[in-house]
Amino acid sequence: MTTETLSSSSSAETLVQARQKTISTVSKSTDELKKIGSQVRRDIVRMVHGCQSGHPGGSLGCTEFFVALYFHFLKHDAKKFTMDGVGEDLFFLSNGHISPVWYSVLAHAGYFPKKELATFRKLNSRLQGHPTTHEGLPGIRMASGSLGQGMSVACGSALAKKLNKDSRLVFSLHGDGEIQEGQIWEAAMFASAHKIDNLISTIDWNGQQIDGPTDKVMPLGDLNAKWTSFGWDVLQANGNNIEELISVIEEAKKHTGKGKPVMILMKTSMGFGVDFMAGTHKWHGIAPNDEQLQKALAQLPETLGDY
Ligand SMILES: Cc1ncc(C[n+]2csc(CCOP(=O)(O)OP(=O)(O)O)c2C)c(N)n1
Ligand SMILES: [Mg+2]
Repeated sequence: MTTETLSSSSSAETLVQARQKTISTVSKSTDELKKIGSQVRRDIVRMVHGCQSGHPGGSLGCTEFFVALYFHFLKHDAKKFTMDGVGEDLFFLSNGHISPVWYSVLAHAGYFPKKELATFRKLNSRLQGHPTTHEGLPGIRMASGSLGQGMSVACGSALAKKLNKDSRLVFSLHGDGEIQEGQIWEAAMFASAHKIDNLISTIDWNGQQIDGPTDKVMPLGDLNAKWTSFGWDVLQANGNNIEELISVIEEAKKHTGKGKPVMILMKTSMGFGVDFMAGTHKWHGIAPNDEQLQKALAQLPETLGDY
């Protein structure tokens, strides 16, 4: 069912309502979320080690966000994945290089078998280094990796939901280095101009990018003031503190439906959870060797079983 069909169909509302009824959220406790987070971090370092390539730093730093989103907030249906996501909350990953954290969370949420994580970045795998749609991996609705595009897609999807009278929300995640892309600011302007108030975008504000600290490469300045001046409601939280993150997403949800898009600036540490990877761009996109893998795993309890 396409968006076009839905918006022109007299039964569109009934279909949206019917799908909304079948979809619910899991809402796990913070203790459970922390356990999932430890396993997700193990998965990330093992996946990247397994193929000796990929992006552990941003993945580790965004683990709390993904775990909170998929196991506490999203109203979604992992078992009956639909590309159009009618009746579901949608998530778009714009900084596609942090695919390991997303793949791990999607697998634990039931989108595909956990053992498939072992194929990450291997030939013929559905788990490409940067997410694509043509392999048909459930959970992925947009290819990403070319930075800057995800907010535009999120805006389009959020508008489609409004046309279809689908009250579910759209979420997106962006890197702080990524927002140096011009397209982000076009989307930012578009979202407020069109009063896209069913969109919650988030930024992984880790202060690092591929070549060094953002302050050295191209300073981001006062992000709160910038997004506010573009007409967004702006919230901020420690993105590595699950309790704080849950509160701020709850707060963000209260800000939806009020005529403005919502931005959550998440202060994170790249590589969070593995001491020697934390706080530096050096682990943006390299794999641990055997010894480093063991050192990392020793810091991350196996809580749900390794894939
Ligand atoms: C359009 C585009 N330009 C350049 C790149 C190369 N690139 C990949 S990740 C990255 C750094 C992005 O920084 P950030 O979004 O902060 O991600 P983090 O390093 O924090 O994970 C760059 C420049 C890209 N993927 N796409
Ligand atoms: Mg960054």
